[in-house]
Amino acid sequence: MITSTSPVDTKSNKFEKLKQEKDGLAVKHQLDEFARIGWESVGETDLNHRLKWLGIFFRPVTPGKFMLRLRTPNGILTSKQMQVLAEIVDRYGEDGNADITTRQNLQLRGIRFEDIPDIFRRLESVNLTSIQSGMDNVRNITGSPVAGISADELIDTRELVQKVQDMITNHGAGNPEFSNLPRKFNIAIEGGRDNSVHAEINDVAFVPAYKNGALGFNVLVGGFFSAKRCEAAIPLNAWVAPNDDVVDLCRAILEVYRDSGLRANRQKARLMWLIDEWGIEKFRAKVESQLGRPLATAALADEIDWDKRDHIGVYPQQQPGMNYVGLNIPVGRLYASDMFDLARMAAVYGGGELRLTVEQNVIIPHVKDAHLDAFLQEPLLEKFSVNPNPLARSLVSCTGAQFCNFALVETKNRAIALVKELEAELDIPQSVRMHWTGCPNSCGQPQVAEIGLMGTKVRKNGKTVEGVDIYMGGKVGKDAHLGTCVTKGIACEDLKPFLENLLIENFGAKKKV
Ligand code: SRM
Ligand code: SF4
Repeated sequence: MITSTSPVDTKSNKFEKLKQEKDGLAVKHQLDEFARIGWESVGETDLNHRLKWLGIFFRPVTPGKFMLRLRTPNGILTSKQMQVLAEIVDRYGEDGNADITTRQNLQLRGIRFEDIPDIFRRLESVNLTSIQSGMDNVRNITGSPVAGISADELIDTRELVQKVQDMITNHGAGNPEFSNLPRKFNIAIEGGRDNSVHAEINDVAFVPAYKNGALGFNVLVGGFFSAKRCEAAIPLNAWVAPNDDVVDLCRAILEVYRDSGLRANRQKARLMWLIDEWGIEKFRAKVESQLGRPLATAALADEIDWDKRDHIGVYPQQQPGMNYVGLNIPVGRLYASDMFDLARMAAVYGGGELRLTVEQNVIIPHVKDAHLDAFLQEPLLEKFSVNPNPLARSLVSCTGAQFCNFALVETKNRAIALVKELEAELDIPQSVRMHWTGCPNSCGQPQVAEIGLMGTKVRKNGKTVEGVDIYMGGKVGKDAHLGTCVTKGIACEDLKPFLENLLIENFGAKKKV
């Protein structure tokens, strides 16, 4: 096991050195002291890096107003949890909000440093944690957003996702066994036929598959996006039953990655680079030996045979007389009043539960037939529609320049404004999946979109201005594959006519008369 004292290859990499000097999780025990002395007095490495092991992100764009990234396994929250989160951000007035992320998760904004110990106590009181949600840790584990409620479900992913998180985080207490990985690590567990989690872009993904008549998972490994390279996951040639074998396999893969993953060059530290170096057969053999038992070979085919659903609208559940309702949250941005309303609506009309999606939307499950009409009259649905316009419906955006110091462009606000203008001028026959990302790190996943927009800087009339590279061809669901860059360097001020043409030529849009 690599701990903060183990010798690891630290050459030319400040992150390996800082982990070696002090484990990221160690700041957990310094929080009260940090809150007392104030963020300005916290050492640079703790402030900018180690606090991310607790999900606390110093934002150079808004110094003193921190971001807190939670863990919401399988994207599930209770009304009570949402209410507590609303109370936390409400305190910060205009600075306070929450973003639903592309990993089915929530990030709170505007957080004042001195409040963090109290916020952590409040999170703990409702069984929420932000532990190990940033830096070289396993990120929020995604699962089918309609697990346990979809009439067409194959495997209910909820308990499995929770068990994997508990193994990795030691039930939320923090786990030094997995706090020093070579780099970030993404895990997804799909339980339906539509690949709702984007299995192909995760370091490890489980997709439903029958083997000898038994339902379990085929396993994919090595998917990732980075500024340098993007790869879809490849088959491990392994099948596991939908039980603790999933947890054991995640552990074995993480141990192999932790102990043998490349560390010297951070650009080459994601799992796929190790698989490249070893070859998939050697990687599989190493995982098997770590697991201590043979892996079953993969089933011949998986069960991903649908297009991806967006879950916006009203859908009958597997439970008779019950419905789940998907609300479109424009680019995932929530304010305290929205969160209070969502918590209340889930409690009053539903079963006191909310779900988040990787498309940055919200699902409220367990709405009885008899309560649907009243639910659909709620004023919040004017803002968060159950029947949005075709571009707004599938719009996804990363954080961008408003809060992220990597950003080359403003994203969320621009994305919403542009979609409104396009919808005002065009009749668009079907939803078009547009994903914005503010820089090549690809947090907004432009490679999975029908039209992806990646922030860049462009020279125009002798000046440097905000622009985008355009990606197209991303396919999700069955036969998912990544889109590629088709046009480089469109200045944002020229984007509207460019996108209008693209929508007319490729997606059947027509100018309104
Ligand atoms: Fe990301 C770094 C936001 C999903 C690839 N990502 C960052 C940081 C932490 C940079 C920073 O410190 O400012 C961003 C925080 C900005 C902020 O204030 O919000 C950030 N990433 C996000 C979120 C919030 C985008 C969103 O608006 O939804 C997503 C949070 C997910 C979560 O809940 O944990 C988010 N990031 C992703 C994804 C998508 C995914 O996981 O499906 C990717 C591509 C997939 C992948 O990782 O393989 C992604 N983020 C990155 C990278 C490039 C990683 C690499 O291997 O090079 C970075 C940069 C890094 O880690 O050095 C990064
Ligand atoms: Fe920030 Fe770039 Fe990620 Fe957007 S893609 S959140 S700009 S790091």
